[in-house]
Amino acid sequence: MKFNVKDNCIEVSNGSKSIFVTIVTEDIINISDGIKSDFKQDKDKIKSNVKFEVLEKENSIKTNKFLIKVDNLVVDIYDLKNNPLCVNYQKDIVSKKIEASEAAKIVGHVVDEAAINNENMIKIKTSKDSLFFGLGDKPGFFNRRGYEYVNQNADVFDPHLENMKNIYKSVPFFIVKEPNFNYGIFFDNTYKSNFDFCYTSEEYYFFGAEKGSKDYYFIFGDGLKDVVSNYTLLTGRSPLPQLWTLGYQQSRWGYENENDVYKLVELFEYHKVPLEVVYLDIDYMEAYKSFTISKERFPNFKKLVSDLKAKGIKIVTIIDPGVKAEKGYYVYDEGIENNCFATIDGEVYENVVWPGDSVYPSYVSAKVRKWWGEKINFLLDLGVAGIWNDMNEPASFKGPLPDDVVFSGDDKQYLHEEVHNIYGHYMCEATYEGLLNYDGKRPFVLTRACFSGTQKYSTFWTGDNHSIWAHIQLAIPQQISLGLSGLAVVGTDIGGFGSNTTKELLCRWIQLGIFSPLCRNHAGNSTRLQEPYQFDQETIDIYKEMVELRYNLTPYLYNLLKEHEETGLPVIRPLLMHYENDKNTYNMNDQFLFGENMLVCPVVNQGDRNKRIYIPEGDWYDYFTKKKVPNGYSIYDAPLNTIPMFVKGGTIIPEYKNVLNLDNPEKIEELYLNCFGDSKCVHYQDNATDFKYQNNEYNLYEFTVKGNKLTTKMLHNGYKEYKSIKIK
Ligand code: MIG
Repeated sequence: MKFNVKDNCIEVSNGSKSIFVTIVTEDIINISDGIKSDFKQDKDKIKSNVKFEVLEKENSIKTNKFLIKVDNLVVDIYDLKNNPLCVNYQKDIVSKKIEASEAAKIVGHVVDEAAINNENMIKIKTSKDSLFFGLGDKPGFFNRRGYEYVNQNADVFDPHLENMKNIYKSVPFFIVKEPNFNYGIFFDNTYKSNFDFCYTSEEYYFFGAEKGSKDYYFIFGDGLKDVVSNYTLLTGRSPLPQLWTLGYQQSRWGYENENDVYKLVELFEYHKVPLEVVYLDIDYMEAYKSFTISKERFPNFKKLVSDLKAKGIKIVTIIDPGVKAEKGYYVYDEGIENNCFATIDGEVYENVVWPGDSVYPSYVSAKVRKWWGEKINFLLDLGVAGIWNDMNEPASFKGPLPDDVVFSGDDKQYLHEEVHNIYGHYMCEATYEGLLNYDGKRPFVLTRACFSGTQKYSTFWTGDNHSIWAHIQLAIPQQISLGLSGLAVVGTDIGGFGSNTTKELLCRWIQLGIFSPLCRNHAGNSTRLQEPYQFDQETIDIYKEMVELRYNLTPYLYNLLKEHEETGLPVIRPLLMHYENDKNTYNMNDQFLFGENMLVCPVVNQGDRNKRIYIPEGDWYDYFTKKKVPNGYSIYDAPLNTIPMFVKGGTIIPEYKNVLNLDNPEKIEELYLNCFGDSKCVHYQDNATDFKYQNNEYNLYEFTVKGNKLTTKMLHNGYKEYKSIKIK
């Protein structure tokens, strides 16, 4: 075995084959077969000067944390005491799965046998007690042990349930929690990939892809937190959003004309439910053509936007990637002229989406991204505040795009099979850059499809859920999983998208939805109307109270988003992130932490008027009554108008009072400190609009409350301070 060291990369070769081990940071090791792809995480961006030693005789590399053994070009990672951490499973695999698949075929299921005994799969030993987390939006419980998955972005119409292997998003990152240590694996491969978390065997898990390279990162961390932090160090974190994006958002596929929108705003005003953003779905366009507006249904679009703007309400418009194949339509003509669209056999490739025959922009090209970004100016000039990217798996109505559709880069061509999973990612990059270049404000992009790293550009929603209790239940583990996968700024369609909601489901969903960074009610076009006033006064009252609570909690949420930007930690967290030694938290899918110190226990069963809650160690208080609650399990009262939520002793929740619109952050001058005992917090404030905070224009307050006495220390002073800070 030959070792060849270049900077922090060690090439290990047996004469005919090589493997590359890169010491990215002291916690992150990259293992690669050296096959290049243009879509790989750029490990050179992280400057590493971690010391390591090559022990040639032992065929090993030693860092200050790990012993990396490379016998026979198989890379196994041990700790310095020689305890295995991430070690390949070398026994022959006798797959139970093959037997199972015979039975499955008989009953007509399609079985993906690609992963079975495939030499491209990387099989790692694991213990009987290991847990698996992450992998993006896969439906089901957040502990993935016992399931197998596929990464292949797909527009899935059927109700998302735990038997589904893939839906819209591909995030090839997962966390393994062994009894005494945690680590993550980021499989840096954009092709369709497979993951098996002790579905086939209890002795190992595996991951891999038939195509592309074998390239993955071993990401260590003392706790789950550190693993997520290290993963997002590698793939990026969401920058702070504009404040208004945290307000209440109303959407529906079915606001068909200007009048619908004016009426909607009027009804929200009439019922005094705060409203920050209205979404326009595909009906605002002319024949579903991106970057057009229907003259018939939205004749005075600009006036509509400015009338709403005068009330502090923003408009966000949907954009679909599929461009109608129609000569004379400017987007199509420009794209054809500049070779912006995917091709097959040298001809522009067509499939069918909403506009009918449509073509697909090749966002893997920087030139195309720039063009697309500039197209957005059409909407921004009219005053649109953000862009909602849909259908970017990419979706197609006339069968899937063939693997060999060609997407041209700037000087290279790629096949669909390589870039399918990153199509949405690059569409979001194009959109983000377009918005940023327009006015320098923090871009608001919302996307359905994505890949690892899209968090740098976009907010996410979980796609077409249904108005069913199974999906309010799913909302908790799904958002937890997204957060553990680096996607912190997320939300579900409040009330449910498909199917008809009920009064009770809507009330319970808003109680959960106010804790999502994206708080948006959205519904499908043929379903029952589900704006808060579509039921009775009780519904309006419950809904309104929740939305007001959301506004009150905005400064706390904004702090959490700042924390995400700095550490990569999510907003919605599983309890086990902060209580790793408490086994009761390992599979807790029906309550979550909103930041470290707030515990939310939504009711997610029809008819329930109480909730079985679990309070982990420490002193915890009911948010509303401030009464101390017992640790462990108990049954807590939860009538329809109540969301059980708790705060840990010693916490200050920074809040607003009577701030029911966030359009003008500079005008918000009062802060209220909701204290739970003698308490302390660090509070972040900036103009919540642009990127000046990156040039020191922000404040960092340290509040200490003892008895009724508040002490404020400015840790950083670079922005206009609040006029008044009061204990609530
Ligand atoms: O094929 O634009 O997930 O939010 O309302 C359906 C219409 C297309 C799917 C999105 C949904 C949106 C809908 N879209």
